[in-house]
Amino acid sequence: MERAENQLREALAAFDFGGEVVGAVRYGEGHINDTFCVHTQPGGDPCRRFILQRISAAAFQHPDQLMENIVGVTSYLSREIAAAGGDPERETMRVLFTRDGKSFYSDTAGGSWRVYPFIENTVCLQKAETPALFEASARAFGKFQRMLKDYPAETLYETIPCFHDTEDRLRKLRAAVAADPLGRVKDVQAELDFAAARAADCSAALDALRRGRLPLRVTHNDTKLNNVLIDRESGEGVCVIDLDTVMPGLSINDFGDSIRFGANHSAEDEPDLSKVSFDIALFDVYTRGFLEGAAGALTDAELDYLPWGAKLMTLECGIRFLTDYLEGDRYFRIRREGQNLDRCRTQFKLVSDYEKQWDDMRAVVETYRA
Ligand code: ADP
Ligand code: GN1
Ligand code: MG
Repeated sequence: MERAENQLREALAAFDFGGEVVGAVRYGEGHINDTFCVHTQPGGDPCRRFILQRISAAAFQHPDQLMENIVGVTSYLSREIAAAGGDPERETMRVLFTRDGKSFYSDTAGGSWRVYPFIENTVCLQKAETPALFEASARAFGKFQRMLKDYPAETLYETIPCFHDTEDRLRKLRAAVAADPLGRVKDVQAELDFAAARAADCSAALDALRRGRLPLRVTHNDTKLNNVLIDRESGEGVCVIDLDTVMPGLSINDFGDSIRFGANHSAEDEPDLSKVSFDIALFDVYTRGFLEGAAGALTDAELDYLPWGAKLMTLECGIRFLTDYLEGDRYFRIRREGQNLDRCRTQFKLVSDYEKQWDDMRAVVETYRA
């Protein structure tokens, strides 16, 4: 795909921002989409900002279906928030339609672009700076889950097939090993052994789903800390963002993906593994916040499986980073060579930590079981 910058002007012209566009710069730390912050200067009024994104073509094959999901979910959330006396302009994303009334713009090179108003006076964290902020993010993701409890799941498209199918992720890793297009397999034997030794684990949640123990729900599926905006003053969670992967899924995965990213004190791509370790105190506060936000929406079996959510999302993400490393870094954006391998290694280190503290993780969940 061409550099997004080449189509930026064309994309900007497709939207009415309500004022002159005075700048558009790359923004944020997402791994998937090309994100820009657009600054406008409406006559006489203060500058307003928007988020303009080119949707990743490597990740999403059907941008029309993806945007239909997002328009459906955000309109629903907006009504729910208004009914509860909240502020829909701040507490959910809103899609700004194109000048010709579409939810996204298709550029002449085949790229798909969308715009959201920028949610101001918020921060987006790359690390849990304090336990209280991590707990606030947990409440926001738990509440997101609860608010979508009655959303008609059958109307949602599966934007990425088999997204959290951990068995399938392992199969894809094996296919990448067999193909080995860049000759990288020889450098990652330890990581491949680590994943292979956990092949049976990859079925734990899927088996529970197949047996009917875990329910299918409308879930976010990408609940990292930098996918929730936090109020700059109060430190409370304001708005869950990055809705590309909202689809039917498992609540334990929404819980677990947050633990994967946030219940430690290092960057996801930290090359020095001695700095990477699971912090069970952060697991504790996240569990408390998530269950408070979900407010009784989860079943007993879902509570039983929360530690599995953490283990599976972390193992799966490591497998995905490793697969992408072997395939030549085509999916997750990298800024340096070897970054996806470093990302894989941090995930596997965290999985080992959970295994050592498994009983303690289960005990934490028991503390908050109502
Ligand atoms: P990706 O899928 O690449 O992670 P995101 O949708 O998460 O893309 O957006 C990337 C970053 O842009 C976010 O982490 C956040 O910092 C910022 N962002 C996205 N939407 C908004 C918004 N409506 N208001 C403010 N910041 C936003
Ligand atoms: C991607 O889009 P972003 O950067 O929030 C990825 C997640 C991974 C995460 C790892 C659509 O999230 O699944 O867990 O990177 N999103 C997609 O950091 O693949
Ligand atoms: Mg994101």
